[in-house]
Amino acid sequence: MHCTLLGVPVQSGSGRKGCNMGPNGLRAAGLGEALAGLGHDVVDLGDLAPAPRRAVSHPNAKLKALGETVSWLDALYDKAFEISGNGLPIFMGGDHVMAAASVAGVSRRAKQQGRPLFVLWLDAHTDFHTLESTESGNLHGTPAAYFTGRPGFDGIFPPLDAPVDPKNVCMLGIRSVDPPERAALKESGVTVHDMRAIDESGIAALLSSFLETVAAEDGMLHVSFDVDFLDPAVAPGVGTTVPGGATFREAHLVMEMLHDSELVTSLDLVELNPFLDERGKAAILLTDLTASLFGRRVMDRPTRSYG
Ligand code: 5AB
Ligand code: MN
Ligand code: MN
Ligand code: MN
Repeated sequence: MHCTLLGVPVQSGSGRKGCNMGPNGLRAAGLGEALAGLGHDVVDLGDLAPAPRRAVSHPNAKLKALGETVSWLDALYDKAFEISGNGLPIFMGGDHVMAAASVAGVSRRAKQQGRPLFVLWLDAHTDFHTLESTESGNLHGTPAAYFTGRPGFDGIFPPLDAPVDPKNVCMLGIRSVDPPERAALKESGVTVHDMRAIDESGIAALLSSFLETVAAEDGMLHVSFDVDFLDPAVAPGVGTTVPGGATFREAHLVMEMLHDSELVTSLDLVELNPFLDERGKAAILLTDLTASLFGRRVMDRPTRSYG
């Protein structure tokens, strides 16, 4: 597999500092070497730079850093389309707002190839706010609303050539949803598996049924991995911790199943905040999880000392 690593050190969507060190945190944890060690051909393109600022405005006065954030999305939208034409892109965040552009870019690619794009959203949150409905004003709470074509982003976020059909989006690990997101999700057709569903059904059954649909429709599959999908006890290096998240093994199992499915065509690794991490714990786990997605088996896993 040809893997292209791209750092996207945006932090303006998260309302706090430190996510801009995410790409280097993953590099320090050995992400490139881990993938190369599994036999993949890995190229690290370094870090993206934001596009020149456009004049953008919105009546919601709560919105934070709109202009700065949009300049990152403008740059990433084009870059994501470009690099998705050659191998499997891994977008290293950066906060989750970048998924607005990574998903929109790969969706444009899928449309060009005449295939439907599916999105697996691994997150504590649904990130389904519009620019209107966000209460915090933090734009990392909006990408899933944007790329599924919810209204109100026109002329502000990059023009969306190929909205993702909400029926093709599966969210897993959810445990923090704001009332306007809940209302919009009900109408949307997005599949939302919260932590209770994972407890009751097991994560494997929920994921298998989604993967069967992707395979049946010959879809491309983008995986968007927010560090807060994981329980904060195993992944402290993230700004928006929510208790009761996916365990170490649940997360590895998801990645192992994704590997075996051979369906994944692009990946986001987002919200890692090395400033908040504990001796690289979250960075290392995210690297090991990515290695599972790229074929590392339990029995081949290098021994690590945790804690
Ligand atoms: B993340 C919250 N819904 O809108 C908001 O980490 C949290 O990318 C958003 O999933 C979390 O601020 C965004 C309360
Ligand atoms: Mn998120
Ligand atoms: Mn989240
Ligand atoms: Mn977060």
